[in-house]
Amino acid sequence: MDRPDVPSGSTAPQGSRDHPTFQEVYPGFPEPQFEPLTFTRRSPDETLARARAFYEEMQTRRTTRHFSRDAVPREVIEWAVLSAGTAPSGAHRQPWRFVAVQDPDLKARIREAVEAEEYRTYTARMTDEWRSALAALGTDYVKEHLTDAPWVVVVFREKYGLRNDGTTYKNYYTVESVSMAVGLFLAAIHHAGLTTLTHTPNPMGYLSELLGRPRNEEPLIVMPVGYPAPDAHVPKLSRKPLAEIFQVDLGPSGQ
Ligand code: IYR
Repeated sequence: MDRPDVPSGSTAPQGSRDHPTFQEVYPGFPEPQFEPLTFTRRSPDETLARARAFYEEMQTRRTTRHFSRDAVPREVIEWAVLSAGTAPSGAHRQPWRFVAVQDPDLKARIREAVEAEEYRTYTARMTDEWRSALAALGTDYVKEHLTDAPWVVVVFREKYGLRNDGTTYKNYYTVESVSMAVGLFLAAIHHAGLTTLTHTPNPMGYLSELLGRPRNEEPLIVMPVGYPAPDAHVPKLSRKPLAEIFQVDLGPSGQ
């Protein structure tokens, strides 16, 4: 007898009602290869201690605009990019590309292009509401961190895939995927003992030309990376307490 959820006349092998077989979902495709999960199961006490220790490290992360010119070895950036690349991604397309700029002339050209646009943003494009939101941070169009920091990492999002023969294919959830990778990059840089600043110049299409990236890639975020300057400062801010960012089960309206 046919299962009601399988088109009648289907010759596909039938799995259980709750869990279709691979061939039912992906007719004609080769079976995927699996391997055992490598996983360290820790005791509840250790789990809690590690969760807390990680928070304690992350809560010291701050965004400063004041970078030292001290050098940072390329290998440190490479490890952080490898950490970023452990992020999950839509259909495992890994649609990210981290372009790390250290050449002073190239950094200067990036700064020049960014500041030209940011000048327009701050003097003309910004609404009053936006301006009032940024007043507490005191940001402006001068981006000295783009030339002070030893590295400027520009993260590109592969909007779609591009084969060598020029044909294209779809990618999935690229903004979510690349954003997750950027989050891991921030954690990796902080863990390594460096600092970075997430900068989103807008527009920033010119970065594709400056850095020679193909048409299927779009810049998403710019991150100077280095040590903080000795006199680095940060705005006095507080983070939302747990009660404001977390809820378990039903909220106020969910009776
Ligand atoms: N992209 C601009 C403006 C800016 C916008 C927000 I929202 C910020 O949190 C900070 C800055 C800039 O980078 O200066």
